Amino acid sequence: MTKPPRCGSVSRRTFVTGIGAGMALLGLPGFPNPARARVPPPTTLTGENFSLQVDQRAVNLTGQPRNAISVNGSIPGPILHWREGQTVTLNVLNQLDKNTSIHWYGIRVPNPMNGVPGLNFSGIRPGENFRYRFKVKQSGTYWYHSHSGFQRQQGLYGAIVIDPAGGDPVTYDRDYVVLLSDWSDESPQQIYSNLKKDGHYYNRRRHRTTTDLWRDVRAKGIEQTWRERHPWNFAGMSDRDVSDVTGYTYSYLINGQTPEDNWTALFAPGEIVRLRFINASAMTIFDLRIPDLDMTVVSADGQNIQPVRVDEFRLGTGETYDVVVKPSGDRAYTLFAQAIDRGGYARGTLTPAQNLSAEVPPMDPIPILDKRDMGFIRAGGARAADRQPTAEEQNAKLAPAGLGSNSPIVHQPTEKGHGVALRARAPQNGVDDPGVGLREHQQRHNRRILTYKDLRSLTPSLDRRQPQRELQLHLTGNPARYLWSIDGVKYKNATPILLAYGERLRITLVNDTLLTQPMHLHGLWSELETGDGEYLPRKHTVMVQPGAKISYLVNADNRGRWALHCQMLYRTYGIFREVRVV
Ligand SMILES: [Cu+2]
Repeated sequence: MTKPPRCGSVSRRTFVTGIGAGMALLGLPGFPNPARARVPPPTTLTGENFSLQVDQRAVNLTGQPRNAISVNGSIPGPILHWREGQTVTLNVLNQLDKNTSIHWYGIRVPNPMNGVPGLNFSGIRPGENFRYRFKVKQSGTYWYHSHSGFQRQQGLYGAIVIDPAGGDPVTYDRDYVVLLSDWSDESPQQIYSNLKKDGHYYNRRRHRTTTDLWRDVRAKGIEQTWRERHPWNFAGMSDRDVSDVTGYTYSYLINGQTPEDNWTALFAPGEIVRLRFINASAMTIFDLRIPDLDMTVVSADGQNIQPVRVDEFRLGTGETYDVVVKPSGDRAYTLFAQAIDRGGYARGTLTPAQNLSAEVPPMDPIPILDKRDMGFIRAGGARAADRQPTAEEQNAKLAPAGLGSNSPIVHQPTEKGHGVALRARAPQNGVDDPGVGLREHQQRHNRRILTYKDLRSLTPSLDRRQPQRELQLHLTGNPARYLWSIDGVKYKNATPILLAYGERLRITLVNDTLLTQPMHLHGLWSELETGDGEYLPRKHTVMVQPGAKISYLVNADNRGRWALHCQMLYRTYGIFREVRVV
């Protein structure tokens, strides 16, 4: 394999962590708005030895004093800056009164270093120190977070930036981490309990009103209106329920700062800026754009891709994209990250001068789910596919690597009962679909929207083997009762998925729900089948769109007990499987 070309102007490149460092670089004074800087911004730590202290800290993000969880006093925690090939040692001291853990998201580590309590170790008890130590075998943008309870919602997350051992194929003059998260003044326990009582608790205000109903009846007639609404009534859902926890309780943050705080990054005229977008939120999918500025996506989930020019992209919970921009030197730009339900946004500013900011655009309309998102659902009753696959189906020739699944969709016998509200009847391949709410943007706003189909690895796929078998997993749930599962079986009642060390298989995920499910596989790459087997992009998180299916190839090349789960925090422990490589 040839090495990627070295065209980065490394000597000119500066690694800056936020406005403080950026302004020091340009010799400018401190924070523009010190009164609102309520939580210290993350520092950047380099070297091979890291000391991380997990502790409670008081914060005030909305005018209400609250307790959050910080690492080394900041939220997000420090940016960990590594170099490919290093062996890093991270001593994590737990100053909380409950257990904690840190999971290195997207980092390929030996199983005992992966940080999931119950699977990889027993967690870090109060007052105790745990020493993580592993060799860094990859480069790019990643992040870390607590894998204990709901601590991620309370602030325990941070960025990881890994310089490549060789040259960087991406040219840039400076780079910034843009870490997105969601903050609530409610405790995560309260949010979860609200959802358990009423799964629509945070989106009731989005449901269609009677005024909407009569407007539709007047415009379309009763019959048409009924036809359109019927499935939604049947499913106990609204076609606007694209998110289960919304701006009703959340403030959206960039690097720990609210939209009013306006996290600000500086550039000098003529510079190329690399923005490392990380979605570290608990429950939020963001749609990102920088009005009036072309973005070129150069990396997905830390892996270099063939550059794609876009105006807008969707960032699923857990995903990262690196984007390069070349802003013109005479104005500021707004980094605009709308929550998928349009209940709020995160906002930052990219500017050549501290006193400049740009207009914050209005939010786009609330996305409305349509029949595609339902996978042409019908609920209840036996249907052709509600049975075990026959031997013939199981042995059917698998589609070639890269093309995704051509196997019949089979709903397992366990996919029934009060925990399963819907089953997709004819799920479409979600790989070339921008997703609900974004489909219209190309036409309406002339925006170029990124889809998974645009992701092509910069370097050819390493493993050209065909998948030896296929595993079809259905993401299932009942949103009203807030019950979540895979194939109708929740984690605690499920047996592990066994993979033989060295095998290559296809995993096909079918989303039998109306919510987008970002699925994260620990320890192993998900090689997303975008249609081109030659340049499969390697991901650690794959969004499965409502009523859709998507496939990726997995090499079982890392032994041990790994997690495959929905990255949405309050759905995680239902939509979760242990994947054991033996
Ligand atoms: Cu996880």
